[in-house]
Amino acid sequence: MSRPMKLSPSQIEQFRRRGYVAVPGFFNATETAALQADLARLQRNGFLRNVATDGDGRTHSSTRQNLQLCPANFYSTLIRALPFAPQVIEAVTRLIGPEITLHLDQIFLKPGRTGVGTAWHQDNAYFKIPKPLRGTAMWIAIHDATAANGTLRVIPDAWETALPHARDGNSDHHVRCHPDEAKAETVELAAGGVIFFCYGTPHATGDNQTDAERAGLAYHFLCEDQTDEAFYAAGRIGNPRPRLTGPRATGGREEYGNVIAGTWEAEVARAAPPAKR
Ligand SMILES: O=C(O)CCC(=O)C(=O)O
Repeated sequence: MSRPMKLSPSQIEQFRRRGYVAVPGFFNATETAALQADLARLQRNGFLRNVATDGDGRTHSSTRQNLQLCPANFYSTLIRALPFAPQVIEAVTRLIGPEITLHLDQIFLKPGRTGVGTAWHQDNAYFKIPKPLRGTAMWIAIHDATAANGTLRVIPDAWETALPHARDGNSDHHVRCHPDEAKAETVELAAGGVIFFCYGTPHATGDNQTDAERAGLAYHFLCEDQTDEAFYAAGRIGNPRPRLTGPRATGGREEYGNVIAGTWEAEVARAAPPAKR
């Protein structure tokens, strides 16, 4: 089921030059159905939290929702297994390798009509790695992501310049910047497609103006050469940062106490609804 996903030389070249690349169909129909079913389970259990605020960065909104779960892998063995899937390791290694580490995972869900976007920002405003092209987000469209439901927008060719950021009053913890939106590209993706964008690329999502919910599952990866002991030590508090490749990688055993590598296919088979198996 899990086939190696080879990014083409021109896709890799686009990522390195423009700071992002969209890859439609990265996950197949069964994998996508498994992710959708597991997200529905997380929602049923009330694990996602509304981070939208009413302009002051503190008062949670009762009318607008930006639902987030970060990190999500403690609540989902499927989400924990995904970064160890062969096609993910292959693609991320080609973009930012040679050795890669998982930095973070999180879900952003925008309910129909009331769902609001995440404001413009560069991930490196949070992460502050020395070379922003050597860290990448992998944003997975869990549902079809369209302009109408607030899919991801990016500013191409902008990753080299660090923009000033300040707290976003419409979120209880996010920061935001103000890039030239005239240069923005709107990336529409069918469910199962992904967009890789480096830590320097300004990006945002929009409000969901449709009746159906839309979610993105975002992982962040970086090249081992952008890490140090302090980075791994910070991860020990609540968010382990598994080495995915390289001489110190253990398939997750060292960080999670259990070998996670090799479990993706079984996790998908377990989580996918019967019709998709
Ligand atoms: O999906 C969203 O609303 C925001 C995603 C994002 O900012 C990220 O993955 O870094």
